[in-house]
Amino acid sequence: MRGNGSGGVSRRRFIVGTGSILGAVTLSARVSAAQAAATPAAAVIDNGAHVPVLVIGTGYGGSVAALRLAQAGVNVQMVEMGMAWDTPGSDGKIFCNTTSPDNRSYWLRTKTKQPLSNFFGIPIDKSIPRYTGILDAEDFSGITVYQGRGVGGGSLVNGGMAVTPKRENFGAILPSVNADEMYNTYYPRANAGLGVGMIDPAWFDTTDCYQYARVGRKQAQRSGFPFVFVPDVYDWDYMKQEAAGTATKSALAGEILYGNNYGKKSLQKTYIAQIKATGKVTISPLHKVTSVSPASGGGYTVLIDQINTNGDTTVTKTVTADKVFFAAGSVGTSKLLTKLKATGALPNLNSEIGKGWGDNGNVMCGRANHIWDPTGSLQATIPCGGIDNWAAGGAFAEVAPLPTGIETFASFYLSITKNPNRGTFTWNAGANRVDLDWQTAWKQPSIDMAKTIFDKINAKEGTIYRTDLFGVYKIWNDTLTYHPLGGAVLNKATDNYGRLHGYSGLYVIDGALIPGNTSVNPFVTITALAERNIEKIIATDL
Ligand code: FAE
Repeated sequence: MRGNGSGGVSRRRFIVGTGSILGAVTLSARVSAAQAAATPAAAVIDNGAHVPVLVIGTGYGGSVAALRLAQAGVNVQMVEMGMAWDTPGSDGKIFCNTTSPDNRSYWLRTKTKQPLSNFFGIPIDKSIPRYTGILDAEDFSGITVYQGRGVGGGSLVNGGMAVTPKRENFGAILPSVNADEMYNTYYPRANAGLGVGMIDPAWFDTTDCYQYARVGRKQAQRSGFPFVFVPDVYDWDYMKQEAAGTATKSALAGEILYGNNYGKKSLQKTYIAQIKATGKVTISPLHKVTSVSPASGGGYTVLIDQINTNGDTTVTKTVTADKVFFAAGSVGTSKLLTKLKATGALPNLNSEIGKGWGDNGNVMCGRANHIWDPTGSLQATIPCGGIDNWAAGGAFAEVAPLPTGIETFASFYLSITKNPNRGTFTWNAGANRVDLDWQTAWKQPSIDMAKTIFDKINAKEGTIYRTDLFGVYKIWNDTLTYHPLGGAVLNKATDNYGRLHGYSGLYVIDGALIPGNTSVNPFVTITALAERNIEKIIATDL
């Protein structure tokens, strides 16, 4: 008998309406997010201010830059379009759960756009009030790019999988960067700063909440694929306490995609906590940078829209900054630079701006297991392992949770693949926006690479793909990415340390520098590259 997901398992037993988690998890340290963020709100930037350094965005790249600059004695202004995420809602929690998304879940949408959109083909998205929520599902032609919005950037919504690429793959990831320096100095520094840790393998072998991953491991190994444990920034001791019933549940309560209230060490608990401790950094949430151009007296004029939680501009501010770091994420930085070059604000940027954008080869799928291979009704939202077929098949598949609270007999995967396709951002003057020329068909190489793993597992196990999770009879989610990379590529749009060509005092220091693929989940590489670049910039430019 077969639990094939579209027939063999009782449909009544599924909870339709659960959030899909697939990709992001959160967790915290021993303090709750509410406690960690309890610092009184600092003053935001004033209209007319003149600051030595302005950092656009508060994700990984921006946080590294701000911390190291502050430690070097520089006053820094961080500008973030999303919310501070430091105040509990009426339910006493800062972040909402994936099973009950509310206004806090999505950035200015009136309906959720869950990566796993269907169960048994039935759409499960629901209406929500429009609000400056935490997860942006930004639509371009052919692809939806998921991004975190708020102080902490992607660290607020992601799965915390903190993976250093295999050294043998590094030359293809960042060809102009010295690998010895990265692996001896900057990857270790990033891992320490982020609080990266590994699941206890003995606990993994026995705990109910990773039964789904043990099924994933068993099936991978039976087909001859290595299963590798993947480090994460979740506090693994806290998760053990969740499982033992001695701590408030977080990863074991479906918290991930819309924030994590306890166990995940987001940037709020690591780099940004350190930033606040320096006393030299001001963070302005709900402030969106719209323009950067040379100021007549030197430095740069930065235009900033202060917005309310409806997304409406309430005040437009003009400030001056001696130096500006673009850390708005691959998409945010690429969009700004593409627009500023095309509209004449920064005409000397070179022709590499907007180019070299990739999706890290992301593609999702589910498999239906036999009834004798249950994946468990309790699933930790934090992925802890993957199937490595990068060298032979170009795919690294994260064994992802499907935390519905019931037995689904499904295995779920987010694959990172060696997809060679790259998109370009261009300015669309008529529509007054930046477009990306990606095509959904460009995901076919990713599907082919992921199939090198899952066709083989299905053949070995006598199982089939789920066809009901992304629509009606649709096996692959080939219309999204969680891992946007590139658009202002290192050593092309910038010099080999992120200094933008054409303008002194303008820098890129986020995922936009990385040309489209990291072979694994990207944030450790983004953080390590930022650590490398800011060290050089502080030594030579300040
Ligand atoms: P990012 O963290 O996106 O920060 C950019 C910040 O700039 C954001 O806070 C924006 O709101 C802000 N911003 C943008 N435009 C403006 C503007 N004009 N003015 C002011 N502020 C602006 O950039 N990666 C992993 O390594 N492991 C995972 O497990 C993982 N899971 C993920 C799951 C999900 C659902 C998602 C969405 C992503 C996941 N990622 C994961 C990707 C990871 O979060 C992402 O690569 C990094 O956050 C990118 O870091 P950046 O510093 O480039």
